Amino acid sequence: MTVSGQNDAILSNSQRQGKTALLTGITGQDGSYLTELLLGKGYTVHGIVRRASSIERSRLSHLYADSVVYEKRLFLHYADLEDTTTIRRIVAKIQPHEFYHLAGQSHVGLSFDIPESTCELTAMGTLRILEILRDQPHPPRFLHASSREIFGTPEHSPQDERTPIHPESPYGVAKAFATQMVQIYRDTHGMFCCNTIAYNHESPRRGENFVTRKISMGAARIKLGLHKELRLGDIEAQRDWGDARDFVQAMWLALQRDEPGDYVIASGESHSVKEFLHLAFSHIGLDWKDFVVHDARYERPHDVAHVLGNPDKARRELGWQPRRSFKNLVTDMVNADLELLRRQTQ
Ligand code: NDP
Ligand code: GDR
Repeated sequence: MTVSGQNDAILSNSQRQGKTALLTGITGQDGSYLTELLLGKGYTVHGIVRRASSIERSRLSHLYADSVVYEKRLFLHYADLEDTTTIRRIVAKIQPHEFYHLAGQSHVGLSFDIPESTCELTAMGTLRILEILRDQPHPPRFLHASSREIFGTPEHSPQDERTPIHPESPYGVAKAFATQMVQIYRDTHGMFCCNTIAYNHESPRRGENFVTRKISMGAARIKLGLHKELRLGDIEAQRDWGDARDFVQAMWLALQRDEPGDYVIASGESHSVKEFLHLAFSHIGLDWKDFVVHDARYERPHDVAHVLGNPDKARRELGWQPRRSFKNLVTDMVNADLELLRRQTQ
């Protein structure tokens, strides 16, 4: 795999054909699905990736292997979110029609341990991009991946776009700053900027340190005799879990409207971690109570107990509708992890 290897001839050819999108966070769960969605719609996709010691980017490996796509309609560029000059250069060169900003430190629990870098990346990183875009002769349409964490523990349920912003984690504070900056650039600079205020969304590509993937992977490992137990924190917590493949559709739809806006993206259903455990383990003929061990290390200094989103505005204005059910999501994740482990252990 090569990065930033595209030459100007390829670049200008791609620019002449259809729409061009630039993504941060392209190697993440959402970035990889959004890339597939955009490629499917005929876009040329450029992604910003940070330099790492390994070039393993498993969520995109099937696209690197596709000679019709990689370095023809999909290009990667090295830059950390702190590399303002490099990002400015990439934007000026590509002149994307749409900019999807998904990168950030996305773990809420971890943000209590590393609040400075979380805010630096998620809050200031977003502001720096907005400043870069403001200077462009034709600023692209901009999508910020905001989060329900900006609401903290809300007084009302379900929450919608009018719910007061009251974050309770360093991650939530950083996302609140970024969300409000997006609104300011929209209102005062007239830029086409949108926030998708997303509730939890999961998939077989979810990072393994989030509870759903930890459970699906843990259940699969136990089923195959690789592990004997699964250690978790608070399993009474409730979340509004949707499917990432549905959620990236909403991101794209938000940028296709005539007017920019903010949208709560949620399944509209709430389930406990316990319910997730029950569905995951019973799917493979096991009882979770025989394997799950409480571990205080996975509890947080503060955790929001119950969340529920109201996606009515997204339904009404974007025509967005989540297609995959909670049960299907859980079984899909467990099946995918069983298959992955079987391949790895063969
Ligand atoms: P992931 O954690 O899977 O992906 C995060 C992405 O950000 C990765 O591509 C990562 O790169 C990149 N990144 C992290 N730090 C930097 C940096 N310093 N410079 C450049 N890139 C960086 O997150 P998701 O795909 O799940 O979520 C996408 C966005 O949506 C995030 O901002 C998240 O906070 C937000 N969100 C997610 C929700 C969810 O339930 N999934 C709900 C609400 C909001 P690398 O691969 O190198 O680590
Ligand atoms: P969340 O998701 O914090 O809601 O943030 P996460 O999957 O990390 O936690 C969900 C709930 O499960 C409880 N929990 C555990 N969580 C983890 N990670 N590991 C455990 O072992 C464990 N045991 C119990 C947590 O306490 C919590 O109540 C996600 C992220 O994707 C954010 O980026 C996004 O903004 C929000 O969703 C909306």
